[in-house]
Amino acid sequence: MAEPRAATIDGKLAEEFAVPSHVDEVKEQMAAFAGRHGAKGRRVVLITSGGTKVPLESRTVRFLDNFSSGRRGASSAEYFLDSGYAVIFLHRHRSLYPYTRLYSNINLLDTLQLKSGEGASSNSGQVVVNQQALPNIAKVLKRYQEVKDAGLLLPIEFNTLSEYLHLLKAAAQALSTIGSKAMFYLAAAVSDFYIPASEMPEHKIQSSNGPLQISMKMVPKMLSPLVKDWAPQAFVISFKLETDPSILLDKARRALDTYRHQAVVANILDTRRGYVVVVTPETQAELILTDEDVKNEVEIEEKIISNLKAAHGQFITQQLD
Ligand code: 9Z3
Repeated sequence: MAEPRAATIDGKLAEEFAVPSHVDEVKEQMAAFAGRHGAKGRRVVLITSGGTKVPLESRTVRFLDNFSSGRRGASSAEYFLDSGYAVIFLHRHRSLYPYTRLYSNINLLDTLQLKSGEGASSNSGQVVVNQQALPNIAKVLKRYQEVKDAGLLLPIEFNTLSEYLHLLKAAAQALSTIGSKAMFYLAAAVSDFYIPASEMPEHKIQSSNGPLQISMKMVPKMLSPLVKDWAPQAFVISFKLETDPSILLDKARRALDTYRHQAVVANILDTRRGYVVVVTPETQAELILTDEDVKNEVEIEEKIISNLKAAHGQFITQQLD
């Protein structure tokens, strides 16, 4: 079956997915960010990160969610920044965030102490940080502040599937002005299924009505209009997640054939931190973390970004020829 064109998807987006009230404002911010960095010759990557929440009721009590922590997106953002990119980080609210992700399992109050001496017994004593409780904090804080001061990271949050879809479209349009210097790195785990607003019960579904059967529709594939219509000159990377390794590469190739974008990063749920395959129409690169890498705290995202940065460079050169 032919892929629906942007016109159909635009219609569907407007009709079936609530438009976030701030979408125009965010689009302007993203366009200004891309314009500012593009004018300096800097590449800009839009990273999507985290899972999506799909409501079952319009006054939402229950929703469907998924496993994604946002770690892939957050750590990738750091390596893109280290590679000279400016980053728009379109992430799920409260999913992992660049730099702070390194401390996400730490209880803040366990890292602080009240300084003994005057005031310690009152509520206004001085608070000091126990640096041992925050590994590499001075180095990480320095890098975070450099990135922030240079205005290289633009964080944008989404929560529901609707917000994600509308903000991704806005981002694609905002980045279209910088042509091939834009990269899309679509690492978010986006739901494939949803309940249209017109079919959603308003109030909490009652368990007194017995077992629940729900029917869900397919979420429109945004990759299709993104590649063909919204940002046709950009370098686009999608991710393919499977749990069955025997179908992974076939599915990645099929995605490339269908959407005609530049690369798919293929990964398996259980091994995603240590093994991915970057698939392009002509090549297939297996990226693996060795024991040595693990010992040296090398992360798989460093290898992914190094691979994609080189491929993006070649892509930009080809477009200029
Ligand atoms: C990925 O495959 C990401 O690598 C992960 C990262 C979500 C697995 P974490 O957030 O995990 O670090 O915990 N993202 C895309 C997953 C996805 O849903 N892809 C769809 C598909 O495979 C559409 S592109 O069909």
